[in-house]
Amino acid sequence: MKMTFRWFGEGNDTVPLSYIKQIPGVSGIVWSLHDMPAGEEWPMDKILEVKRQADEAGLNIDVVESVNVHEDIKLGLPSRDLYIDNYKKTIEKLGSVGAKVICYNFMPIFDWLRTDLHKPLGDGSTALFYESSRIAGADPFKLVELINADSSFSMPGWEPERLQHLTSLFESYKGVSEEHMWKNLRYFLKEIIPVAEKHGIRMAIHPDDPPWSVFGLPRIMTSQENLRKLVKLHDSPSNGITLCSGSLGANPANDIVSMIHEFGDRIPFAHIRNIRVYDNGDFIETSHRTEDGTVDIAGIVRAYHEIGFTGYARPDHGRHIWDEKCRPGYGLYDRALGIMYLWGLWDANQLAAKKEAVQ
Ligand code: DNO
Repeated sequence: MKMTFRWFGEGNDTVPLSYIKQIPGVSGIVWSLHDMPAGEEWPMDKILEVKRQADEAGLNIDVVESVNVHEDIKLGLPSRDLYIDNYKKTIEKLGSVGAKVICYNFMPIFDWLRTDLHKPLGDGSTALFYESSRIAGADPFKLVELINADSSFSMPGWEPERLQHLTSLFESYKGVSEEHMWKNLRYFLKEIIPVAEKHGIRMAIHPDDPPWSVFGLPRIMTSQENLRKLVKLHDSPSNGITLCSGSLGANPANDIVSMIHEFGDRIPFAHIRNIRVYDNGDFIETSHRTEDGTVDIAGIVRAYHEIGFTGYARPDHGRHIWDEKCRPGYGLYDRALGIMYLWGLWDANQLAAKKEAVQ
């Protein structure tokens, strides 16, 4: 397992690279050009600038999260070919600077969705929260306002420029079914996977977060069955999964351990985090520790160890603790604690396996 840490870029993150370097066992940053609109070809000078900064800090840039997919591709519009061409050129450039994994998602309009960015957890810390009753029948425009008002940072996937065309986007998705989304994803993969293969890149789709339809929009990356369909859609090691335990874990029917065993080498990138799911379907992001939430983090790490996971992992979101002022979910402290918990579990599994081997 190679440990990484998401970093939003110079001037766009409260955590300096030098601090990331001090977290035990972190070898690289998970990065993106966050100011690039979806669909545009990434400029080489900007890519090289991030590489220079990471090199200087002694960190690699192996994992890119995300190269966002233009809505026209998800909608299957004729204009998609232009955006797919740009996507291919970006893959090629990223491959040329040594990137190994590109995380992306295929969620219509919205990326991840929460109703509260600073919900108190009762111990003085706060965390991201999803309240079902505030989504059911809610006005998505109000939610966008609320999310953007609650944070001085633009949330990944909620950048104002992406959402300014909300009305027309909702219009475009009228009549688009899950079936259409699968067809459009297949088309996209058929085009980009050969390019990824050629440039040593593994594409890793992120599950829909939460893993169900919101605001009546079709969402397809939601379950083990659908991930099975995804890997079969284009049979190549470059067509992989970002297995996000927190996103999939919001539906207690999702068995993440079983997914790790089934999809094993098709998982180049693991997001490992806990959440607590309540009986009414609400969920809150807790510490990474198994008993703080409802996702079996210890079982998940054991499963990764059992399959001999050599891919990349990151602790994903954290709570806001010790009065840290940071991007919602992306502070230093709780994610660093998360990493140490994950390493603790990993090393314990390592030790147990060694002991078993000598017996
Ligand atoms: C949220 C993230 C997502 C993720 C994208 C990947 O914190 O997990 O925004 O980066 O869905 O494309």
